[in-house]
Amino acid sequence: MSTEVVGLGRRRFLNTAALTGLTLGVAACNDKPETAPAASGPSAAAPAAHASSATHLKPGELDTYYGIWSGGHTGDMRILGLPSGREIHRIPCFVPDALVGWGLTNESKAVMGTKPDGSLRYTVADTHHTHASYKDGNYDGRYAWINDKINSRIARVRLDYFVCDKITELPNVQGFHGIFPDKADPVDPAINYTTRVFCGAEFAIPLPNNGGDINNPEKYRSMFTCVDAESMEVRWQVLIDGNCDLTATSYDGKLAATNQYNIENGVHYEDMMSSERDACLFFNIARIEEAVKAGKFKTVGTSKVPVVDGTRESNKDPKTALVAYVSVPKNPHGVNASPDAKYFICAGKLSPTATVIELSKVLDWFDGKLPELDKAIVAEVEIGLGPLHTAFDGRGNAYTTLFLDSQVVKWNVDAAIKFHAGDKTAKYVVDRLDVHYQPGHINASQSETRAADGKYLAVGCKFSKDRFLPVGPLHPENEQIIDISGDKMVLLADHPVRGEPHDFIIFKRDLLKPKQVYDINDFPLAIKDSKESGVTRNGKKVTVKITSQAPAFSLREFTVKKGDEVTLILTNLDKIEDLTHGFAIPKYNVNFIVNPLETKSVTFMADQPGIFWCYCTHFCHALHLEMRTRMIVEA
Ligand code: RUQ
Ligand code: CUA
Ligand code: CA
Repeated sequence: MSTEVVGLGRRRFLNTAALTGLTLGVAACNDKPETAPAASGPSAAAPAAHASSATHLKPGELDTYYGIWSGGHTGDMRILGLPSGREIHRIPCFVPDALVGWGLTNESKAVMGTKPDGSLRYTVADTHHTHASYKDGNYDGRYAWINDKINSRIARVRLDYFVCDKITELPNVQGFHGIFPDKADPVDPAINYTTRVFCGAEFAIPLPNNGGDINNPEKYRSMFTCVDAESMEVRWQVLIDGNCDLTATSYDGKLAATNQYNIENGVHYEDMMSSERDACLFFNIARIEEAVKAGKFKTVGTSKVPVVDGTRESNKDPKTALVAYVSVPKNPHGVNASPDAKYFICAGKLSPTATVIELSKVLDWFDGKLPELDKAIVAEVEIGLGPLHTAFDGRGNAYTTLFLDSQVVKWNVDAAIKFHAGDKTAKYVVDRLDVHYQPGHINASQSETRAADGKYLAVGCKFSKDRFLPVGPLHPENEQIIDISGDKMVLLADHPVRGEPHDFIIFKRDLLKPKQVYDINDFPLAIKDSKESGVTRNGKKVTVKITSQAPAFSLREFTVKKGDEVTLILTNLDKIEDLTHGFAIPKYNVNFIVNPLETKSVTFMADQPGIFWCYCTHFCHALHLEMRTRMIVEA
């Protein structure tokens, strides 16, 4: 805190800050007079004068943070700029996208997966959680991953081009929900970056799920899955008791965890809530991989993936256990790793508590040095109703969403530990802020890295009710941005978002260096010279090669015959930034775009004779409307 602000009223200081163009970072003012006592009512959240200057960027100004957002049951990934909250990009992965031609081009279909007849295997998805690859405890800008809960798929997005390049369907599971990359190798310290991604499966199913055991719910099982970050192949799975929900990983690579709300293995709603305590499962990654190496696994059904035994019965001896079941209160939800690398925090959901688990103690248990596993719980404190997810500011504070209270509670982790240890004077709740309404996900700038910077907090509010102009029965969600640089949280902005984002991450913009023009050599089908354009025939199979260079396609027209199977390959030879072309074929349901130096292809049956004006759909030039070619289909 800068000394000259002491003694100024908070409002006056904030005004001063805005006038002098100070950034939010210096608003860490703790002028006591207007600060409500800790743990009292919610912050008034009057929009501070500096608020608009932070979230409203002037024309031409750029955001200072990237946000990667999941799109929920629209099945996409979204890129936002923060603090403005502007949506900059949507990245199709699991479901078709009409702008890009995702799900229509041969290249995207190969990533998405097809049935034997060439049609897409899936056209729906439900993305919840997205996380990016790490190096040295911070994002390294290589990849982001996102889950599809409906079809249990994991997609990888290359962060150099912001495109999805691989999708893997997980075997033996349903309801793949939590996802988290590791941050280091558990054994080799030289590997201080992400090489695995962990996936938690929420729904238990019969194994194998091929029609047997339908009426034996007690045989239904869930698994925790490890996917290789590079190859995207499934490395191994762990059979567990109960289910998996959200997932977290330790900074040293030794532990991964999943929260579990269905310790009961209930099939019906009521059964899943009968136990007073559920669990947070800790996976000993090094031991699991040793077991796989030693051949101590089985496989299930047609899947070749090694499955190790992580059930309670087989993991009682700490010295050999692969999995540790720490008990946490009733039906927990999020589990989040603190940026100091010491704790995982489980949010209570049905319990009004947060549970702080100390990782070194969990490791002690695995080493036989902690007789009682639950002694790894160093705090279990009341924070409010319906805790779901937790973010961090890097200054020892946690921010947890309270779904039922419609609040964010800011609480101090060390104070909570002291309180739990018996110091009833320890005031761990620092602040509360009303949000609008029913918040689920929450994340702060750099929160899930060692570089948590405590500047901005975004809150995904599941209901927006009265916050925006009414647009009929379907309301947008309300993503709120909060300044957390000071003692009190300050609500900065509301943003309507199309349903329904779940999780997101926010990180400094200089961690990414996206490329804006492709390398033509990345595309095996690239047409490097417009002179290679033309039509070649092989029986009924016809290949049309065409290039684009504003404002014209290389072919003014091309001719095929009714009954041909046509593969059209288009390379955009324009190499300047922002010069994208589109290619649409009327009546043939074809439309896709090609970015600078990108190549794409489509395959279709020429089943309708006639003249079809293929045109550029992406505005590229003053003569964009003239940018056409004529497809002649002879009868
Ligand atoms: S879960 S609201 Cu799918 Cu993200 Cu917690
Ligand atoms: Cu090319 Cu519009
Ligand atoms: Ca339960």
